[in-house]
Amino acid sequence: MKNKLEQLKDEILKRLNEIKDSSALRDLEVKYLGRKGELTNILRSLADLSIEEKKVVGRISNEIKQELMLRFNEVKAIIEGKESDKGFIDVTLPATKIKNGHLNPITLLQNELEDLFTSMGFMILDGPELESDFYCFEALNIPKTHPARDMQDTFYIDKRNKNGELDMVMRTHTSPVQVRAMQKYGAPFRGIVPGRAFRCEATDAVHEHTFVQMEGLMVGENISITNLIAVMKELLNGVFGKEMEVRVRPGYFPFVEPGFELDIRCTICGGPGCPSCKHSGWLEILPAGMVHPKVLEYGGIDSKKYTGFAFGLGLTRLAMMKYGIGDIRNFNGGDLRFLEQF
Ligand code: FA5
Repeated sequence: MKNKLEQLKDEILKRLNEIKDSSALRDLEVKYLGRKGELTNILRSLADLSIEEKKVVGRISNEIKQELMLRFNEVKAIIEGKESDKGFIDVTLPATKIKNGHLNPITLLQNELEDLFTSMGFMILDGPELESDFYCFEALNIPKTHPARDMQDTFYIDKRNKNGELDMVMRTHTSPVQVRAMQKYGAPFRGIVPGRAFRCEATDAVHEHTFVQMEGLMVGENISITNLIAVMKELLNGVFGKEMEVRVRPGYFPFVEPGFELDIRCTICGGPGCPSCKHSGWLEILPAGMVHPKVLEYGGIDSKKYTGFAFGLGLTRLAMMKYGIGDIRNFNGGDLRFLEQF
């Protein structure tokens, strides 16, 4: 049996070396390795051998089969290569469609807002996502022991300063760029800062651990709440292309005085309430206020001469309202059925 197998192997290898095209190769494969092929038949007849013989011959025949299959594949690759070289290209065939990627809805909205704000003379700024405790809290009038730190669940980085304190954080908001911008550009100043913010949230339909905000800051002589309201109106009318129903309530942020929250009527349910607006009919989108004198001073700006307003738009939430997206987790979910709608 062993000899028979070796003979057959030599015969197949010899014939394989003579093969010239893929149809002859297919025939050869069927003849020897196919379901009713000669090698397959021999392998089937192993059943009649004793257990001891089966062990030895079984191993040899499997090795031979593996070797032959490998060789068949090599010859196949060579022949296919030669055949395709000889082939011609039919230029009239439809081309393979190249799939274009596209922008995430948050980026689309960010681009729109950048256009809108540059048309009003605002600069577009960037800032570090890994931020110091100083710029994220301290310079925004939130000292270390202040309870306002509890308003934003923070990811602290496991790195201590020389006093043994954790002093680097994934920024919880884009507001740290307020003081950075004032220190760099002074007054008068107007700018926006679109960017990611990070919070240690238990996520739900409107809370993500990573989301996009857009800070706005305008500092100058005689800047008042009237300027702030005018800019906010421009912003919302620009995004929604119509007058939006809004409400303003007092809001506490240590870095503004006075501070307030601007909510818009929920565009998902239109008012009666749904999970996206926590069944209130309104969605908190735009906290804002007049920059606290202490923050101006941290920025190196004379608070007796200059005033300013700031806002912290929740860009991800605004995108939910603009595009009618009921759950914030869709943005980072990576589901193409969601992303391909934009
Ligand atoms: C702030 O982050 C302040 N820095 C905003 C500010 C800037 C106030 C300048 C005054 C002056 P707040 O924590 O409310 O505030 O967040 C601002 C907006 O970000 C919210 O209105 C909301 O739209 C959005 N936001 C906050 N947390 C989340 C979250 N976990 N997921 C998605 N969006 C969020």
